[in-house]
Amino acid sequence: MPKLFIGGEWTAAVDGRVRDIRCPADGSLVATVDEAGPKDAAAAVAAARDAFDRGPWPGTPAAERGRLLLRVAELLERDKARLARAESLDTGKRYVESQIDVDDVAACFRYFGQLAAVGAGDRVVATGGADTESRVVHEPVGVCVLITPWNYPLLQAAWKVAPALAAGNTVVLKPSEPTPHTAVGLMRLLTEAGLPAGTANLVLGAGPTAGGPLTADERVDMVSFTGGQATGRRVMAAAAPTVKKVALELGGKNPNIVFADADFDTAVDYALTAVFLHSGQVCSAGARLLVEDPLHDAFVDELVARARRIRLGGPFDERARAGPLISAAHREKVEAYVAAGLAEGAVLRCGGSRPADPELRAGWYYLPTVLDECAPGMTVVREESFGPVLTVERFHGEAEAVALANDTVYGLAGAVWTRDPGLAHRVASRLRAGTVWINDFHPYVPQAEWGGMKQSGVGRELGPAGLAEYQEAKHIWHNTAPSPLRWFE
Ligand code: TXE
Repeated sequence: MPKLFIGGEWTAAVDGRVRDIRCPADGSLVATVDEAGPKDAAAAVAAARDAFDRGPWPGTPAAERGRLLLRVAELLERDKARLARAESLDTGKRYVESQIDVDDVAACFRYFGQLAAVGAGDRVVATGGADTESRVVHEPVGVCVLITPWNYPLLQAAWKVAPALAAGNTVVLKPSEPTPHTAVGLMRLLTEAGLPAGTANLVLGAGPTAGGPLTADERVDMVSFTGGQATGRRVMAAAAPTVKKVALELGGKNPNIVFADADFDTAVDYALTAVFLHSGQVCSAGARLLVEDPLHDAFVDELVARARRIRLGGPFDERARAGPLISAAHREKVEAYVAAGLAEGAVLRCGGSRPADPELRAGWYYLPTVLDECAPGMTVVREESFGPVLTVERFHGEAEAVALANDTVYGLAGAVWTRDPGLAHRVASRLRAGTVWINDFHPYVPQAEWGGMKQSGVGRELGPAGLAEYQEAKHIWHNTAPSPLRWFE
């Protein structure tokens, strides 16, 4: 069945190209899908433009738009098992994690459904005169191109699609090329919920040939992108000539700071999930562990002992706790980062290779890796490996912890572990990051904004600001008793 969705029709790529999707856990063929090129991208933009300029969605009352999103949340819950399975086959992610993702996706649609119904903060402005009325209303931005990555395919799509539709925009979604299936599923559910044709369009295809034309197209009003920093820069540059609105989430190199008074067992436990969850393929992964000097040796010894016990396996292996990397090429990139770390003086404490287990040979697995005695200048400390690789640095006291934590071009997330609430809050307020956890790691809720400072991105997703990204404020001034001004007489 054709897999591009343009103007309410399922269609194949104009030039007939297709792509094989393979499961990262064993390299098996999941499906062959249509592969869009520039002509398909242009057709999707035309459909979204037409639906915005002439279709019903932008003018649909916000409360009604909200109701449709609430219906989508119900459909997501109905189809949870099917969607989670598709997500796991595309990503290699554990099935249980994919199920949690679908729950989070439903919660995201529900949140923006409710927020749309509450209204967009339109307000009457005092003019000081009896014969004038002034109000500020919020309107959709227009045609939004939404480009998403492969680590949380459905979740990242939901963070963009739900607020964009809540605000009355029309969209073209371009998921990452290796993980298209849950985006296809989402289009089906949006249609089933009653979204008008052309309001949401789906383009599957490669970044340069499908994504590039979408970001440059002058009929597009906004691009929201989540992915790597280098591609984010390209997206921003491609959007510049037509001065599109741009929202970017470009990952992080997130510090996890452990002070000597932290609860030892809990902090070790969370340090593991901070970095090894989903094999480190998480934009907020706690990939830089900073441990206060007196605690360092005992903490790293225990962490390494537990990291060695992490069982790798495919999505449906119930004993597995972490899965493969997304592709052979990505694993090679992770291996290069570990090699660079060792060449620059890091000490390998565990991992650092592919697993020996013959059962895992066909997949793109890499062992949980801990590099100790790291220093701020090392490549593996500075750049996002996006794999199961933890770098450990040692610090002495609060000032050095904050300085090391902030010594990065990124600013997405970070955590601080201590029993001292004053210390926790001082450090939290000084971290230059969009999210800070105190004695925790990873939790988020759709009600709270998500996004990065510095080169981690531009703008915010989720929360009220996540809706505002997809709105334009308009001031309407009404002179109710116009009479000549006679300024020039
Ligand atoms: O991402 P890309 P890749 C980081 C992580 C990873 C690195 C590269 O460090 O190792 O990025 O991963 C589309 N115009 N993150 O290569 O290229 C592409 O098709 C328009 C962090 O997979 O950023 C896909 O849909 N679009 C991240 C999306 O951009 C283009 C999550 C992301 O791909 C394009 C994933 C172009 N010229 C990777 N080129 C996070 N922030 O969580 C590519 N794309």
